[in-house]
Amino acid sequence: MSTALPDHDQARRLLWQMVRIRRFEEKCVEMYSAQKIRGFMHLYIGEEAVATGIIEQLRPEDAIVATYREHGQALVRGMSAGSIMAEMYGKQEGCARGRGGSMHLFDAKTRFCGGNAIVGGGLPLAIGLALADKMQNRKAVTACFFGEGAVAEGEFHESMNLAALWKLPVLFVCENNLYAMGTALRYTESKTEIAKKGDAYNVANAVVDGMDVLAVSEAARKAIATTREGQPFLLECRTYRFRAHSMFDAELYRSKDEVAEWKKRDPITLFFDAMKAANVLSDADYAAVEAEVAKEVDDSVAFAEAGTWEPVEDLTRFVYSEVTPS
Ligand SMILES: Cc1ncc(C[n+]2csc(CCOP(=O)(O)OP(=O)(O)O)c2C)c(N)n1
Repeated sequence: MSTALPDHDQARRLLWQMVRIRRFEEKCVEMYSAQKIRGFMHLYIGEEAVATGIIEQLRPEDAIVATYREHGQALVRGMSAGSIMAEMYGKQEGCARGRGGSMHLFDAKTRFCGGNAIVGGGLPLAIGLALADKMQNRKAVTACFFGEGAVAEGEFHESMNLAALWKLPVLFVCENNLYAMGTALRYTESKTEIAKKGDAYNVANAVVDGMDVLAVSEAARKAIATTREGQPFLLECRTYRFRAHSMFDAELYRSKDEVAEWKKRDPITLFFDAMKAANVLSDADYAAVEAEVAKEVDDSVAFAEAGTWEPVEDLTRFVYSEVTPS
């Protein structure tokens, strides 16, 4: 923990956000095993400090574009746990009426402009959102989350180039968790320092320890200040996912020792221990946060269970938009 200490309320909030992501996803695994949730599901466990540190620095008018590993970003952004859980159940009360599932959370109200199943697919969308904001004189930035695997896609390079050329307020957040599914970064990139790739496009950049929520917050604060001035920024967060890539992954590409080594820097424990040592948070705070989160997660399951299935007559509804653009 290198940066200035937060006050009690702010520290509690950061802890709460990270614990929410962790416990919500643990419940998702349980519901997946019970076959209540089906299809693809990618967990964010281990990476909580990134979404928390960055999104807590955004304003309500800012937009977010994410990947298929987006439960954490959606929760921190303020989407209700119930609407996310119901979405994964495939119920109408879900944020996308149960038609998107885990990889396609969406919420116009909070400008959470989607999880995206296509690696790199969110990057051009972020460019479009930021361009629209700029052309319509809205003072908003777009935060675009993507994994290091997306850096090998053409969309990454095209998006960085256009963002710099058009001076777009995009915060590019690369969540570098070392493995794109089963392929280690060193096998896919000739230059593994991802932040430095910004230099090739005149995009300001920085690297941050993605397990340290305060370091991420501080880096995000500075990076967002640049984007508010109308310049893009590439922030590489070095992080690690503790679970498998998705629900189907034998994890043959990494050793148990490596995972255990990273778990010693669990972002939640790391943060809480430092806050306790500094007398900012206490064990009682931790217990209260856990109790609040447990209730929120249980309520989200009850909400999803009580939800309704789409009637079969609605099968072809929403193939075409029902809204006419004004
Ligand atoms: C264009 C495209 N190619 C391949 C895939 C299959 N795929 C799904 S996830 C993934 C790995 C991506 O890794 P990374 O971007 O590092 O994100 P992480 O899963 O590590 O968060 C791949 C190759 C895909 N969804 N889209």
